[in-house]
Amino acid sequence: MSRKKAAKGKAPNSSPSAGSPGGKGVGKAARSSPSIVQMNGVVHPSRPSISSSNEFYDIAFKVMLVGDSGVGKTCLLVRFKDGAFLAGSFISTVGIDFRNKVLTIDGVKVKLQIWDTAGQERFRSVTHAYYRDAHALLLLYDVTNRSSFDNIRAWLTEIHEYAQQDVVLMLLGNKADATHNRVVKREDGEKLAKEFGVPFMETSARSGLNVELAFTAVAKELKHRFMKDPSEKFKLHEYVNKEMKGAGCCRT
Ligand SMILES: Nc1nc2c(ncn2[C@@H]2O[C@H](COP(=O)(O)OP(=O)(O)O)[C@@H](O)[C@H]2O)c(=O)[nH]1
Ligand SMILES: [Mg+2]
Repeated sequence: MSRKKAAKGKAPNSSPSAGSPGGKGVGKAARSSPSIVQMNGVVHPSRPSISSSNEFYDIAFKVMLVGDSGVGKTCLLVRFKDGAFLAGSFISTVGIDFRNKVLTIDGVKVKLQIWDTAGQERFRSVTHAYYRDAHALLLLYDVTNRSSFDNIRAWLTEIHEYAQQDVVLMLLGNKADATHNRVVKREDGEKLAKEFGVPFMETSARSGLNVELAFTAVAKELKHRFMKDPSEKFKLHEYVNKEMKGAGCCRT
């Protein structure tokens, strides 16, 4: 597979960005760049590509973060991208548009373009195009906030209605570090995830617990689906269950 390269800061896309959060960047780049080839909704720049972090990549996917306001979507993204935790309330009102990160999965450079809602989720007005463009969705609740957990069913209804049928979906119970304020038990999250047949893990943007794992698992699933190599069986549920660590343990 040849390595791809694109202009720095350009964000190739699988579909036009109409209605995407921020409404800029991804779709614009795709429309203005005839070099981008699309197959199965996966981006293949036809010339060598380099992500905004100056890393070459082979394939690219869009991952979206969803869930109630305040559950830690922006912090999770910042933790994954920059390895830092942003405390304080200012970030919850601002939000960011997207960040790119390239992961190497079995020798293949997989670029994840991870989209964060820019506060629209406060008003439950996340545009439907936001879901439609997604190859993967990370659905978050906050283990210290019961209503964010109760709202997961409503989010799942939206997702089933508007997202692509084969979207890779994972449920994350964030803020697992906040043991004293916890109101949602881990088993509750597991039960709900089982009911809907989605992989589940608890995460912490603060400690880093399972953050890398959540994104890596999604990247692995997307890469395996794309490669469609029958000799390389990959089971997202099994991988997550094997690799996941509890809040009391050590994985970051
Ligand atoms: N203890 C703890 N606090 C977190 C965690 N993730 C986010 N927060 C805090 O929760 C608040 C909301 O986070 P934010 O990322 O803005 O949520 P968003 O609205 O879903 O994007 C902020 O004050 C964060 O510092 C976490 O893993 N643990
Ligand atoms: Mg946010």
